[in-house]
Amino acid sequence: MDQNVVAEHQRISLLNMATCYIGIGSNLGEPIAQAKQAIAALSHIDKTQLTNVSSLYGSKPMGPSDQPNYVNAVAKLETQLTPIKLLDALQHIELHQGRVRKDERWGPRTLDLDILLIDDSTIDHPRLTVPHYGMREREFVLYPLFEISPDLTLSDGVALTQLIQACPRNGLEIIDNA
Ligand code: A4P
Ligand code: MG
Repeated sequence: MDQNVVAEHQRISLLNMATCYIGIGSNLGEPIAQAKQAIAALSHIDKTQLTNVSSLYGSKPMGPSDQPNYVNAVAKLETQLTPIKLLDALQHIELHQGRVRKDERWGPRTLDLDILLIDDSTIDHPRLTVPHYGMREREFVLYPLFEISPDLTLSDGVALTQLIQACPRNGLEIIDNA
């Protein structure tokens, strides 16, 4: 292709890109390895680039306490996929890594991939709520997000630093590099 045509394609592609943050969580089946495998899989999603990823964090379980500690991280993606196609891709990765959906709320899982934010979008779809309903209160989301995007402000004008100030670490600690 002519160089000008290539440049124009790239420009149009950039215009269609959305910036997304994905919460990664695992507490079964070697969680550190699960998180690393998930990060590798995120880098292979169609029409999507993985542009940043936090350290891996160890966290105490939210919900039933008779389950192992979690490994959590946050990844940043640039994608041309629609939000539902992105959700499909994430659920495909979850299933590939042995996720079995059970009835127990907040129970243990090999891999959970949550869409935290997509640009400044608000999405209220039967399959997808964005921003993620729990992200403002969860230390295992806010601190990894802060590590990769310290200047982030949510669409309602609340700065990530404000949310962090109101959210104790609750024993959260960095355990590994992604
Ligand atoms: N869905 C709606 N919005 C979204 C979104 N923004 N991202 C729908 C991803 N999925 C979204 O999800 C149920 C349905 O939510 C999906 O089919 C999708 O269409 P799920 O992953 O099957 O269920 P879940 O994750 O068990 O439910 P829930 O209530 O989303 O759980 P959470 O909030 O994800 O919490 N403790 C620590 N320390 N670290 C953790 O990561 N995670 C959980 C799960 C509990 N305790 C934890 C952690
Ligand atoms: Mg989930």
